[in-house]
Amino acid sequence: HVLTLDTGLIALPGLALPYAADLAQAVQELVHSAPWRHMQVPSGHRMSAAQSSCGDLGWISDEHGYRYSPTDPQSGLAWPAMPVVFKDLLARIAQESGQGPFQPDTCLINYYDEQAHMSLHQDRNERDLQHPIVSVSLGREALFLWGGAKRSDPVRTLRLRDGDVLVWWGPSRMNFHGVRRLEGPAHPLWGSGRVNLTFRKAG
Ligand code: MD5
Ligand code: FE
Repeated sequence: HVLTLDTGLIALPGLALPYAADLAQAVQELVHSAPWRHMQVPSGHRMSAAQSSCGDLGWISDEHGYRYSPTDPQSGLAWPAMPVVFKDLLARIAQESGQGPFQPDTCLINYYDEQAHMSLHQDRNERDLQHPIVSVSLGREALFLWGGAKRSDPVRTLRLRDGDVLVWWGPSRMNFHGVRRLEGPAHPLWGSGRVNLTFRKAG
């Protein structure tokens, strides 16, 4: 079922659950080619969430800032192709949400362990901010922070569970958001961690 959480934000609870085993295998294969890494941010710190990417572009960060790159700076090679199960899941999300078809050229894969979080931020490195963003949560539950268009706007907390899908567009696309911490029991496939797949058209 589809829950409308705000103008430009819908949730599809558990929609990715039937894909769990195939997604886990696909992520394991992806990180064989483009291993998890803790990227450096311009302040010099490293992110606590580990990341990888697939598709034509990948999101990267270093001492110069945030951007998308057609190659993995760690290998100098193109990012791995988007796995078939990612595309199948996106087609299902498009069908269920009515917001597709999505034309992502990148999927950022975030890995959170017990210590990881993501501070409040906006996603603004994409060339055209009109395209929707699709987020798929896998593994342990997370307390997701969801604010408004200004950093100072009130922040709500949303519990993201295994298999939950969110689609953001229009007025919600530029909202400040973050991940406070993981909660709840370990997961049979992902152990004490959480993975988030974020599909975007960035180029
Ligand atoms: C996560 N990742 O759970 C989140 C899911 C990131 C990131 O935030 O940048 O890697 S994406 C959540 C999202 C996307 C676009 C807009 C909004 C939230 N929002 O307006 O709240 O790892
Ligand atoms: Fe974000």
